Amino acid sequence: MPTITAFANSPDRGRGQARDMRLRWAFEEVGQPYDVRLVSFAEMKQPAHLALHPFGQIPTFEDGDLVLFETGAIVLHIAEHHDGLLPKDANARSRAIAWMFAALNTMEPPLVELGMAMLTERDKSWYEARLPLLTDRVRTRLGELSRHLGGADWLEGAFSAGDLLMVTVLRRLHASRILDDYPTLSSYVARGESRPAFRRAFDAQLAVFTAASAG
Ligand code: GTB
Repeated sequence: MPTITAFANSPDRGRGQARDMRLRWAFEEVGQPYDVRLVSFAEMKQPAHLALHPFGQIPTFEDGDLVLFETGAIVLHIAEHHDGLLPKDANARSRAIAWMFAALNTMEPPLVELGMAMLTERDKSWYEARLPLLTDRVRTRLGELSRHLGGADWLEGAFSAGDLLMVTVLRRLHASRILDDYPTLSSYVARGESRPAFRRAFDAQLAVFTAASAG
């Protein structure tokens, strides 16, 4: 059974923001059971974990003698070894993989930049001037994605690993309410979140926090 690592104490209190959520959701979509090893922030920087993840982060993936890091690579690995996350048709499959890259390379960076600024730069002299720039970059991408999605349920025909990653990326905006201005994308995220596999993954991540607080 594959084993992933996750935060023993996630700063979001298990609300599905830490990136192990992507792997949990992918496993649930394809019906692959998995084990989770919880690690503290200190453990993530120790040699044992650095041997799995050169940047000392979560999540990691271990299966037999294969060790992987980077959620995009791991979700792709899961999707390639199981049915359900990538189309069978070769061209459609390539387009779905392009959406995986788009989620991580085109959408996620401006969202992370904005989130990090709001979290760590509020007391800086440049914050008030920089915030509109960062927000504009996020809104540009949201507008483009919303236009592309239009009335479709998913990015590439049926639900795919591209949607899985895109929804987890867009969920980063929950706290900011920006998505309220993009009803097409709010509905898209809600559609992803209402999938039974998402619910199971979310509940499993939340259970880690609940158990840690009880103990
Ligand atoms: N590109 C890598 C991937 O996709 O796998 C990024 C991995 C990554 O950023 N891991 C984060 C981490 O280990 C956890 S997910 N950080 C600790 C460190 O770098 O020392 C990022 C994250 C964490 C917590 C919240 N939250 O609580 O809201 C949201 C996102």
